[in-house]
Amino acid sequence: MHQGLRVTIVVPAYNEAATIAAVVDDFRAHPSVDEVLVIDNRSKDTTGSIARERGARVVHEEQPGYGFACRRGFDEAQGEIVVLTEADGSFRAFDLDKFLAYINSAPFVLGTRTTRQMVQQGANMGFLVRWCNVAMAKILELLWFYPHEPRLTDVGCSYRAIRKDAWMRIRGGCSHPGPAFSPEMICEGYRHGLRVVEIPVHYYARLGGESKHSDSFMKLAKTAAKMFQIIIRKRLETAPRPAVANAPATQN
Ligand SMILES: Nc1nc2c(ncn2[C@@H]2O[C@H](COP(=O)(O)OP(=O)(O)OP(=O)(O)O)[C@@H](O)[C@H]2O)c(=O)[nH]1
Ligand SMILES: [Mg+2]
Repeated sequence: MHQGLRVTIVVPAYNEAATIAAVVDDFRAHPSVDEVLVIDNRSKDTTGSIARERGARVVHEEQPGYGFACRRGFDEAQGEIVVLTEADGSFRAFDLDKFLAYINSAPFVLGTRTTRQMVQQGANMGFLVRWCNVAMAKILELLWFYPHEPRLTDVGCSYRAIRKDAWMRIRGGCSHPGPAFSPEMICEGYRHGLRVVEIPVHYYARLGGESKHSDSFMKLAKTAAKMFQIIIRKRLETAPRPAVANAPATQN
């Protein structure tokens, strides 16, 4: 619970039996967390049963794909604050406090993994991945310079918090099945005039198991191309009228 609002952690998971227990334990132990919701996306291993044993609520999403799993998680979350993270242990619960501190000022708080000083050795955030993310974030900034003047350094960070009511506003435009869902969600935030802020988070090597999106240069290049495409396409779509562009003193 954070200032009277329930907090749900959404964990999309595909074949993460090696790591899911540690992730559920870590987030369940955080005093502000009310619900850990694991979206088991047709895992062929015991991800779902392990998560349930450790006290998570487990929902099975039949449509394969990271984007579908995230969407289902945001929809199913019971909390008024919904925090997305990963099932591989690359993000940690102690960073949650930063998201909760900023969610009072902005309904959509993004993590960034590009602060080099906070990236653990061995994490999948080498020079190329880091600077690809920064470059794409700068393109997004330029495209949305008017009227939002975003300040972003990472388009693919899957540790992020959104207020459930803000999610309900943007969900209609968030439909990408794969990892490009991440920048799509940011673009939808801007299209709807949400206040979006970015905060640095610690980023670790996955605790075990296998990478699904970025274990080879080809996979990375494909993901980057899809992300780039969606950023451009979203800017060209007819924009809904921005509701809030400037920050009032507080927002609940
Ligand atoms: N539900 C669901 N989750 C997925 C799918 N693909 C990946 N994930 C989850 O999404 C998160 C991100 O996938 P990762 O394989 O860690 O991709 P990455 O973070 O780019 O790469 P590494 O962390 O370096 O291995 C993990 O928690 C995965 O379990 C999918 O198709 N469906
Ligand atoms: Mg990962």
